[in-house]
Amino acid sequence: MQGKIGLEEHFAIRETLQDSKGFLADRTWPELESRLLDIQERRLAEMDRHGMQMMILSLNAPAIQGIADPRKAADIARRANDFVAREVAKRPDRFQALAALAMQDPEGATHELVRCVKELGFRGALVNGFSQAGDPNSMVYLDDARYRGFWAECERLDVPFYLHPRNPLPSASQIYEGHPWLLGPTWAFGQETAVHALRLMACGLFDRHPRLQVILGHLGEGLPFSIWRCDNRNAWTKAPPRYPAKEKLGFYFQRNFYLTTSGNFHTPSLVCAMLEIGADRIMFSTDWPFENVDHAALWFDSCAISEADRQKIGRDNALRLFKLA
Ligand code: GRE
Ligand code: ZN
Repeated sequence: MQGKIGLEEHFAIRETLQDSKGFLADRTWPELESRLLDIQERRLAEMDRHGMQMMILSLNAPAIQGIADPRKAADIARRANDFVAREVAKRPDRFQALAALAMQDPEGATHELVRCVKELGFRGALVNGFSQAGDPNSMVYLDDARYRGFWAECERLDVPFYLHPRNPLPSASQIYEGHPWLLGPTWAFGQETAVHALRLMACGLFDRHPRLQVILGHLGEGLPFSIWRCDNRNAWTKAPPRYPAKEKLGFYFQRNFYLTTSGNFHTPSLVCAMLEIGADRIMFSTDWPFENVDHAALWFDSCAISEADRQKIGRDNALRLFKLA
């Protein structure tokens, strides 16, 4: 398929580059490093070769969310946003951007989101899970009351918010002890992000902001498969309210979430997501540079779905959600 748009497509700046080290074999680091730092050359060639018209770019992980000093976090977020704005300006037909935000300072993050959207033309934000704020051992999740103003602004701006994975801190990783292979994209990323998304659904956020749209990668971090069971268990629990939100989790999942195919190029998982959330709320992505564009595109272009759905998922849903038309 020609004209595909991808929206979990990462880059790094020098200050955040090292955060992407250690997930893959050391011998692959030179390749990954050069992929992360490149925007206009290798990346564009990959896109041309595999029918991707556009990448909506975002900073690597955990990057800003892992910088406990709020001022330093805000400074590096701003640098990353200014850098990617300059790169987008060279080829706005091929690149757009999502803002990196220092959620350690909710008000500062809100101002930076407004600046990125209104002054730099960004299409939304991408945040890597919980933030270490002040204390490096802290984990502030986005359902925290301190983010009420931020979410209100996000809805007012009418831009989507990508909730991207990060690893749990060592203090919260007891279950993985002795099994470090489970950390990162293999398992822990998805577990961490799925729970975070459930916290957002259950906290009442989407009752306050019914138009807010949150994007999850990796075909929903397992939630399309699991969310019916969460609701079904809750339904016959005796003592409501089970959580502050008014509706079932599945109600918010279908109304306030979009999913991408990033790093999950498996047709049964795509079909499960289509049955649960619908083809109107799924969007193609690769997860470059951690995944290959050819792996994503060769799978997606030939997977057994209707051509109408391929068009929606490959391109049209992103055009609509990000107002790219
Ligand atoms: C990511 O998507 O951010 C990612 C990493 C590290 C390894 C794999 C991966 O940050 O997909
Ligand atoms: Zn990613």
